Amino acid sequence: MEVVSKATQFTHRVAAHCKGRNFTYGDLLKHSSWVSQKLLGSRSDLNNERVVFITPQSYEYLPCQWGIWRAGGVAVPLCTQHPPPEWEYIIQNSEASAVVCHSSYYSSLQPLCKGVKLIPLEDFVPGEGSAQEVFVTSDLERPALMIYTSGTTGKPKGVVSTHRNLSSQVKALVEVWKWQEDDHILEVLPLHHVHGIMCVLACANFAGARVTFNSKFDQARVWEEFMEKDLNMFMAVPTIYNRLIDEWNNFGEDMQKKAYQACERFRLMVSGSMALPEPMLDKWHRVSGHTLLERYGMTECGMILSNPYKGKRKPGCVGFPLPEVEVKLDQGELCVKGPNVFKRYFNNPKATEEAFDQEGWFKTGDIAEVDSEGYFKLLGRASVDIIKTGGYKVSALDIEQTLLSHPSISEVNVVGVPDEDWGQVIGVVLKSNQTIKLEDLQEWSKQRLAVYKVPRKLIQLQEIPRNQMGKVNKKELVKLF
Ligand code: MLC
Ligand code: AMP
Repeated sequence: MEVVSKATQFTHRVAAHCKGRNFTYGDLLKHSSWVSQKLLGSRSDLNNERVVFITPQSYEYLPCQWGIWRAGGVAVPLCTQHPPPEWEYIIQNSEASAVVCHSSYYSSLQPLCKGVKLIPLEDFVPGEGSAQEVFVTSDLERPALMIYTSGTTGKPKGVVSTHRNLSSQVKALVEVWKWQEDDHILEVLPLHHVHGIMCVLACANFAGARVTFNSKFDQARVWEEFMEKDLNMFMAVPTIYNRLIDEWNNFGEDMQKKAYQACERFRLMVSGSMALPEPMLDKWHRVSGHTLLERYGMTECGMILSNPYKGKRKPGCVGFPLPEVEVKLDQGELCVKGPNVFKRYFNNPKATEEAFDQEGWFKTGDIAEVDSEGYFKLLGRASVDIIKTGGYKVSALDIEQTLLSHPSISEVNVVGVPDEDWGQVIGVVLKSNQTIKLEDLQEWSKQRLAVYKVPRKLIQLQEIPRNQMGKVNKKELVKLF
């Protein structure tokens, strides 16, 4: 990725602030060189081998990601909140040759890494390490990143993006959102999805800007950082803005004023990954003076549509296509073409073929319309089996498969139940001969599923209603909640 070679132009600039320490781009080059040497040993190129990696939401993430790229590998980030079975699935499905982990994850990962090299690392120290010659492949068609995403057909798929895909995604955002080297962004998002990886980290790195890592999201901490640091950029999902509004509501008048003044220093605040409800847009405006810039993206494409940086940000709309991104509506379904669009699902030619139409347009599964001024507006998803909760995309079928392994469950339907805070929450309709308590089901699920896939609502029925064709109508099931 170009971020690595670009960094040689501004080695003295601060790339990251983390746990009270500053790391320069020079540090990042040294530390990523350490990771790449560990991965390469006596070899000179990993030749597109997949390397899974996991660190806390901290500076250490960056040297791992860059180190994998510098060794010629494909970076496969893991979610820090996933339970071991989800990690194991990704390690195996990606056919990873190595796993790089922060030492805090070592003992949990060791039993999952049978036959896979496990490389632990400690916190890096500014100034330590030696710079090696920067090796980054010049072949932009080589794969660079693989993010696991849920689809309508069960288990998550690895989305393979090339160096060219990533470059084009980053350059478009740097241009339209006017990223500069003096920018300073607070990173609170999970780093196994494009929102955090591309919109926050990659754009900041490309511009030579600074990222402050705030570990896991915590609303009180974020407000403190807003007030104490010279931040000027923030990006988050609506659930996070909602939490910040709640926190602000609990402030006294003085603190509210201070918070507002802190927000005045920002030049951009962005919302995405799920629909931003209009009342939240208005509330955030009252709290911060900012009209959030809402944009729309997807793991397979990076960002696709964005409201303007300058000009009217229309409530309920996601704006216009980004530079070099082509879009069309096919019977309402938004389809995308361009250098940003991923190459394939890993080891899954069937899913890859089904994802594109005959003219090579990627079918997003999102239904949209365009208004008279050219603004796109999202109307929903084509499939009820795709759920967005707290900005995470979840497959109903994936959860159903797991729940069916519960000894008391013989038939189960998972649906997205509308929720003000999370967008949707996981609702479960069970046909069960035994009574299962929601708390017990949650406890059981937490061992096997990511926290955001855990059922939040439960309805038990003697018979699941079906239509004349014998099919379950999930839209009707949602109404039962
Ligand atoms: C957690 N909880 C949930 C939940 N997730 N409840 C309902 N639905 C969910 N989805 C519960 C937990 O069980 C716990 O309950 C409590 O909430 C706190 O849990 P947590 O793990 O501490 O959650 P929290 O940190 O509060 O998480 C909220 C969040 C997080 C909004 C910070 O969900 C998040 O980071 N979302 C961002 C996801 C993201 O980046 N998506 C981008 C995908 S890329 P209890 O009872 O135990 O307290 C993409 C493309 C694009 O979409 O366009 O960007
Ligand atoms: P993911 O597959 O996790 O990358 O999530 C991509 C999906 O998130 C898209 O297909 C949309 O359904 C949804 N999404 C992203 N941004 C927005 C937005 N601004 N409004 C509504 N939905 C969005």
